[in-house]
Amino acid sequence: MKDEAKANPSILALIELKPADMMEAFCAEHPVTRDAEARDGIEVVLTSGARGLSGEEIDEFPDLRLIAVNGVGTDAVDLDTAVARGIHVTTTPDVLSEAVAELALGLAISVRRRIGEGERLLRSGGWSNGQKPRLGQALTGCRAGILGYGRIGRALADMLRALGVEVIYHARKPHDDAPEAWRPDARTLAAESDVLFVTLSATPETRYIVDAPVLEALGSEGTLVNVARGSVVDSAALAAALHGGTLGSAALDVFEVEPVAPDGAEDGLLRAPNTLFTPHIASATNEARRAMAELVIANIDAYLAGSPLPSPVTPA
Ligand code: 8YV
Repeated sequence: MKDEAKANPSILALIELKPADMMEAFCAEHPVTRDAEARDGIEVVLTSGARGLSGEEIDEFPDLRLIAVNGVGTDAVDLDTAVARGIHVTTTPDVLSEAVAELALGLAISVRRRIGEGERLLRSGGWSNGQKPRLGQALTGCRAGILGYGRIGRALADMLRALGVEVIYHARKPHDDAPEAWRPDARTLAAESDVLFVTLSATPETRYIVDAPVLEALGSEGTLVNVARGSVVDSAALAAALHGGTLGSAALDVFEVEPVAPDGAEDGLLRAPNTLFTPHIASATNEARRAMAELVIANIDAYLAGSPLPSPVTPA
């Protein structure tokens, strides 16, 4: 790349692409700055699904033409402001679906089979002192409800079916090509499910779609698994259901406020029984992150070349 382009960067990286060699190559071949204060001349902002770019932030960039999201969620990007300004927004769909579905499956198995609890019992010396591990619940043979039937929900349905799990789902409308049976709302889905997997997009309409009545419908033997966004679950209601024993168990990869601090806002949830928590790692595999980085860079390259964008989410 010419020195001139390096001196006048047009791409602001708000995140680091992983694996690190992808970021190094991206920076070597593109006019990138990591200076979070850069504004003038910035045409492309590279951000993540969790970080996004707010409307106020978008307004600070007079020359912005592309918000390239390294992820699939756009809830943290102000799409209305982007559309009004004619700014393109791209994401990295498909390439992370299996990684996210795989973590959802792992969380369900782990929390129901008490894998974390068993490990803690062993490491603490409880097992060698005669304490017995508690019985878990099987996943095989269960009925799973999938709330949100997009690419991730479908990848998860394929995996669950292979394990002998019956799958039902809720989406706004039934999908004609779905092998699973549709349910008209989250509560009906929960009432008929042993495990409720949440994989839908976070929007104003889906905020707290998993509320106290949905958790009650899932019941004292039921399990909630959330790999979508924290905002779709009412976490105060979830903590209350777990502490009160009206919900069996929960495994969460996403939270209303991230990152979660041990004694912070989610304290009630963190102290709840029969829970398993991971730090928003559903797409964090070497394979998925490399494929995401390739796709986000392909979108940036297409913008720079004036070519059609591979995975746009807004008409701009
Ligand atoms: C990542 C995500 O946390 O795809 C999303 O929307 O939340 C995750 O894949 C993140 O975007 C990685 O940069």
